[in-house]
Amino acid sequence: MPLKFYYSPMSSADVTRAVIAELEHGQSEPLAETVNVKITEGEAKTETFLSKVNPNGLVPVIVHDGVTIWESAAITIYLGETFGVDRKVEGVRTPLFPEAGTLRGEAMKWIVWPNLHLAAHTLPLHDGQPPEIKALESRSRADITKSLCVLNGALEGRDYLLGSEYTLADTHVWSFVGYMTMCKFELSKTPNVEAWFKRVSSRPQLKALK
Ligand SMILES: N[C@@H](CCC(=O)N[C@@H](CS)C(=O)NCC(=O)O)C(=O)O
Repeated sequence: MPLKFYYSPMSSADVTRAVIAELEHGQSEPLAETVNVKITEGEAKTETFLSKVNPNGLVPVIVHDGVTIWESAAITIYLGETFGVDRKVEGVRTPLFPEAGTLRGEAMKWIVWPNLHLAAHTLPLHDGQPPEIKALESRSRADITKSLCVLNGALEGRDYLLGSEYTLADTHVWSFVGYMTMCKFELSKTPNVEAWFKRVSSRPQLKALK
């Protein structure tokens, strides 16, 4: 298998899991060997993990050709460029990532966006935070709501983020928006996001992940 994938369920690594599922769909061989990391038991903070896998003590991580790549946005872009452009299903070209050029620039923009504008604001939403962090919750909710409105505007008149074709930019943003729904954000207030989220969620390869 070309890749090793360090994964923990219900974590930021779910986005990479979804991206790999999309790339593997319709292929005869799996793309990745998954290594389960029990983050709740501190396995991402052991000396071996920090020195050999990710010095930040976080998942997701992939290893390809002996090179370690962390940060989910970088991983999605890398996997898209490497495996998503010339992809074929039953001999028919079925790309999931644009060729180099402006459309790829747009894909990268959307892949970086949720890490900075959605995930970065979720810390105060987590249960069990100390009061000084929890106090920031309403500001975080307002920031995320504003960002969901940005996404809603971008999806006006289009089925997917880059236009009529589904790409890994959709997979990446979809995973983060799914997490927002778990944090009790109601997509009905952003109808384009709601329709797009349903469209993407209905893909069999993503449904199978639940
Ligand atoms: N910016 C990173 C965030 C990754 C991250 O926060 N991972 C968390 C799970 S959501 C983790 O691995 N935590 C390990 C731990 O808590 O020990 C990315 O997008 O890859």
